[in-house]
Amino acid sequence: MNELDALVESATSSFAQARTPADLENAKAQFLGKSGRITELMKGLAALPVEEKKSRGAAINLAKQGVEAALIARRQALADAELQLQLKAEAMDVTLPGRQRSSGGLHPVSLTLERIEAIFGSMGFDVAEGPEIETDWFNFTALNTPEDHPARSMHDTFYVEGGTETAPNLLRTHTSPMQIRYAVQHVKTHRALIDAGGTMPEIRVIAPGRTYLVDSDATHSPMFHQCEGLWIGQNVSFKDLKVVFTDFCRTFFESDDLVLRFRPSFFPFTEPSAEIDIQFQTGPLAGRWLEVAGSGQVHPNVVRNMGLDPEHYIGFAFGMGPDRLTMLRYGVNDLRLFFDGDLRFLTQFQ
Ligand code: 2NL
Repeated sequence: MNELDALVESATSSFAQARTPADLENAKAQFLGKSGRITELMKGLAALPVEEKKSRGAAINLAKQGVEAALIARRQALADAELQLQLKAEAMDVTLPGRQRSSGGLHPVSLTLERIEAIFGSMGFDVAEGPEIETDWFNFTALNTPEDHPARSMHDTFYVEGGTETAPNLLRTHTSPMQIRYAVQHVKTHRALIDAGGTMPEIRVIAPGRTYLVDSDATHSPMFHQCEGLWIGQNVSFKDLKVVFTDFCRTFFESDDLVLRFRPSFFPFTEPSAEIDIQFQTGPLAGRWLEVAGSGQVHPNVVRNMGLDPEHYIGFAFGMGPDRLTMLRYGVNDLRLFFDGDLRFLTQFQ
């Protein structure tokens, strides 16, 4: 093998030993750099006679081309290897199961509230929502609750800052104050018509929402839900209450043969008053009387506080506990489960 072929072979093996592009550039310098072996051979040409210069020059050039070809081939090989490594590192298994993103859902009590709103909505009831911090006038006085009534004591009601001695602020103990607000606004809107002896459009509203009492045990939470209903007109009777509430219960519990019982009771804001019990004819609760609501004909003093003359306007109201309705509907036996926030419990209602 002649000296030039050996040189090309030496360059090729030197390039092959280079493991990185930087190694390869160093190896290249040894052959093609300023004082590289090919370059030195080129410089040597100057000393040769013209005839020899030609043939020797051509031979060196050929060797140079061989070295360059080896260099390019090795560069490509290194780049290919680098690419393969990168592809391997970034490889992904498209057959792996995707990351699950669980979807959120409504709380069981929210589901109940939506159900209540939909059913009463279909019967022409408006839905009124309002402040959870109330004045004592809207929460108690307007509802005919005497000044010395035990419900007004600090023992039963959460009083909060911001009120005055005569008009304290409190966390509403029921959603009736929102119904008073709604009725007062409704009456204001139709004042001229009412005073002219015309027929005011009936007040038909439900008030769902959070309510508060100083109370906490297995069956009582200091925050609970309530939904009240109010229907006031010139000819609204207890019979209408029975029809509306029976229809509501049968639809809510999806039970056509469900029976209701109106049991005499007392509330300051209604007279007469009745507790409403229901009885399922089938299923796990069949035969037992279950209390689901309080109700009654709106007390004349309350009608007056709405801005109406109780001689002309009459109606009924009721109040129920969506927390309890949810327990009955789904067979939940501990109220606290609703407020613990345990997903193992909550996701069962989706
Ligand atoms: C109960 C008792 C009741 C009412 C709530 C009411 C509202 C107005 C006027 C008159 Cl604006 N009454 N609400 C009436 C009777 C009973 O609830 O045991 N609730 C769970």
